[in-house]
Formats: sequence, structure tokens, C-alpha cells
Amino acid sequence: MATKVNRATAVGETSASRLSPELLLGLYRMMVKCRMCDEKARILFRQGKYAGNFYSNVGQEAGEVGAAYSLRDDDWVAPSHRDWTSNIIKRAPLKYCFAQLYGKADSPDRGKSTPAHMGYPELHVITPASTIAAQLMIGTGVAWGLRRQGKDSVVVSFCGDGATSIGWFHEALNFAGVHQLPMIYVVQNNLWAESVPLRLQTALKNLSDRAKGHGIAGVSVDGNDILDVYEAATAAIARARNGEGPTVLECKTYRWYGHSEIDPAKYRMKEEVEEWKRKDPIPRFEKYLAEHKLLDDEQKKQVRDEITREIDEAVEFAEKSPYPAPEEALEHVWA
Ligand SMILES: Cc1ncc(C[n+]2csc(CCOP(=O)(O)OP(=O)(O)O)c2C)c(N)n1
Ligand SMILES: [Mg+2]
Repeated sequence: MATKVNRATAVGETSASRLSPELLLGLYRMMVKCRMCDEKARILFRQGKYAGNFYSNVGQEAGEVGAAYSLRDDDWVAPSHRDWTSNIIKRAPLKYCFAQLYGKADSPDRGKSTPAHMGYPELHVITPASTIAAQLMIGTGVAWGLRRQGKDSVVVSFCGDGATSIGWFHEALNFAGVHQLPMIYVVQNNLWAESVPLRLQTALKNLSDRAKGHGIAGVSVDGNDILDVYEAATAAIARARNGEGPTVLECKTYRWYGHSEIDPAKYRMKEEVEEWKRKDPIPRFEKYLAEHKLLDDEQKKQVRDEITREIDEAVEFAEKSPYPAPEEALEHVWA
């Protein structure tokens, strides 16, 4: 498949100082876009505009964008329940992303999956499996297929800290290690798996150490620092593309809201949430960009205004799109 968008120029870079202003502003814009889309999705859910549930990624944008931003169109993403925005990062048209939330006929799977479980086949985003860590197995299988076909595409999979305790996570890593597959396992360690805190999940301090048991590379980064994530991810992607095998990339981060929109998250201390909100990846990157004379208040406003317009159009499209006919529910299903 032809690469439609040339955005892979920075792959292989190892120093943030060598990243072009265009790339830095692109990363910034994408983080803001993910944040704004996610917040909009939460509001729409609370307004009863769509059914099911929504798993907000707010707070985790640096890991999400840093890991997937520079992927080529022919690279794959295996997202989890919290990674609806990985479709946006892969440049799926926003109108289809919102149509997916609404379960409308214009959604990529014609309303068959739960709202946040979005995939976008044209850009190789795999529809998430509801079963935690299962999509890592699917992503790993795709990576094996790519290797067998002699392609140099890679697969980035996303999962949470909780997923790393599940057998499938380890089976996937083991298989990827044996076959040196082009896989990047991005672990968004947000310290909680529903109401289970990390300290009751594992005795490990760094979840990238899970890689050691499978003989593959592992790296832990500040998941709220977009440049830290981007640098580690592009290095891992370059290694994977080169046939040098898989990497576990742990991003230490935090989800601002409950596990889903129906979870008030009363199990967390207010102080912990406030502490992590102070580490918000977006103002942090704005400060970096301002210090490097790449961003001022007017540009910030312009970015937000443009994204607001884009979101409004996408929501309008989703609301106008019809629901699929009831009998369609029986099409494209395997029994
Ligand atoms: C095998 C399995 N067990 C339990 C669940 C219910 N469940 C959905 S998300 C989740 C927590 C996952 O936590 P984590 O992996 O840390 O990801 P996060 O939600 O924090 O992003 C659980 C227990 C499930 N979907 N699948
Ligand atoms: Mg978690």
C-alpha cells in the first residue's frame, strides 16, 4: 500500500534537539487534538448521545501520541479499550471516529463494536478485543505475518499496567522474542487497573522489566514527557523495522478520570489525582515550545479554535448519520 502521508522523516532520531519545529508542533497539535476529542466524547456520553461506555485517555496523551505519531500508513496499531484516540493519531478522519462512538452506519464497523472499541482497517488500526491483553496476541500474530511476507512494517500495541499480569501478555512477548518480531508493546502504566493499585498488581518497580524474562528489549520512560516517549518509541520502531526485534516501552503516567465514565473512582486519593494533574503533559510541552520560541498564546488559541471547528463538524456528521438497519447485525459475524 502506498504511503499517503510523509511523516516518517524523523524515525531514527535519537535527540529531541534534532527534531524539526514542524515535527514538534505536530506532536503538540496531536496531543491537544486527542485531549479535546476525548473530553468531547466524555461530554457526549454524559449527555446520553451514545450508549455503551467510554474509557477516557485524558492524562495519557504523551504516551499515546509519542508512540504512534510517526508510524507509516502501512504500520499497524493494536489498541486497547483506552486507546480510541490511536485512530485519530493514525489520521483516521475524525467524522468516522465520532460516528463510531455513536454506533452509526458510517462508523468503520457499521456500529458493531462498543463505542471506544474502534479500529480503522484502511490505516491498519485493529479493532480492540474486550478481553484484556488479547489484542497483544492479535498484534503479535500480525507482526509474524508481516515478517513472513518480508515487509518492513511494524506493529505498535497498547495495553495497561494490569494487562502485564495476564498470561497472554507473556505469551505474546515470548513468541515475539523467539521470532524477533517487529513489535513495540507500549505499556501505559497509569498506576491503576480499575480499582486495583499497582502495588497489588506486581512487586516490580519498572514494568519494562517484564521484557527481561523473555529476552527482549525493555525501556521505561516518563510517560508525561512527549519527547521522552517519542525518542524511545522511534528508536524501538527503527529497531523493529530493521529486524532487530521487539521492545516493551513502559510509559509512566496517570488517567485523570475513573476507569470509565460510570466509575467515580472513589478508591483514589484526591491528592494523588491533583499531583498528577500538575504533571499534565500538555502545559509541560507548551512550556518547552515557548522556551524554544516555537509557540505563543495566539498560536495556542489558533490550534484550539481549529480543532474545535473540526470536532463540531465531526459530531454533526455522526449525529446526521443513520443507524444501521437492524438486520445488518447478522452480517459479517462468525458463528
Ligand atoms: C481478561 C479480562 N479480565 C477483566 C476484564 C475487565 N477489565 C476491563 S479493563 C480492566 C482493567 C485494565 O487495567 P489496565 O490493564 O491497567 O488498563 P487501564 O484500564 O488502566 O488502561 C479490567 C479488569 C477484561 N475486560 N478482561
Ligand atoms: Mg492501568
